[in-house]
Amino acid sequence: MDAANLKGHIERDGFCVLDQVIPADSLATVCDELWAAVKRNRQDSEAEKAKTQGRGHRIGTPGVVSMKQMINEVQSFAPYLADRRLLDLIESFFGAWARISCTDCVVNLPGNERGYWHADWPYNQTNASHIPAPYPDAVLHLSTIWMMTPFSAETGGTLIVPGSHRWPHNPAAGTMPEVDHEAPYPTERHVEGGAGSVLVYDSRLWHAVAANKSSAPRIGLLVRYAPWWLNLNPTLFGRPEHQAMVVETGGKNYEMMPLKREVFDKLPQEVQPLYRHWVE
Ligand SMILES: O=C(O)CCC(=O)C(=O)O
Repeated sequence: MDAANLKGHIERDGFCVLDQVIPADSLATVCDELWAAVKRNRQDSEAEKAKTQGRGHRIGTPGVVSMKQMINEVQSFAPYLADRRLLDLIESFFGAWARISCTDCVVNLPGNERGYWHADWPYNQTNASHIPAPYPDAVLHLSTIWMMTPFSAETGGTLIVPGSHRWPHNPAAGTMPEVDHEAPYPTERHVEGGAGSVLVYDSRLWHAVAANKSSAPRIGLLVRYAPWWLNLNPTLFGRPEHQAMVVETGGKNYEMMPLKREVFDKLPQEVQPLYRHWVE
């Protein structure tokens, strides 16, 4: 399917799935490296989460472990971030000069709890930096979830509400009395796909962590793409907007450390423009 068709799917339903973005012969290596890095950094990531929880914020889902700015530790997936099918789709929305705004890894351990309905930054109303609802009906950010292991109802394939991207609110902050953000939604469905596939969705789409009922970890890589004109500074430690809007307010945000210079220098040439704004 070409970019125009895929774009139509996102406009209508809020999402689409691209198959085999990571080739089968690279999958095991990438997946093993990601999982090893998550385990190596687990204590630090949990401590970071506990600090935010200590300030009274809800963050994380029991049984789900994650690691921010994974590209600083693992680069074996980097060549695929500029996959032409994917970038053609991103550019069909944003034009040239799109930028990556998130490269986090998330692992649903067997038996993890279900999460709450939310939209991603900058629409998540629980974030210190967000576009206040009701937000405009425009695509300002695209989220992707890379399926490093198969996604299904059994394994904890992400829960989504098709079509919810057109609603000017989302239930994350518990401010939609008609929707219980913890409960199943009547039209929800799981995202399904083979390992190596990529879910692409309008960041406004309501989604939630699903329970992994299988006996193996479900591993996903969260990569988000932003147009050049979307201000990402509130999400990066050290930038003045992050200091003012998150640190000084004691808020919670979607946030990460800068990219290490030596990591950036070794990225494939076609991937560097996607990360250039973030180098320390
Ligand atoms: O890993 C998933 O299935 C969902 C992750 C999620 O909720 C998010 O990216 O905001």
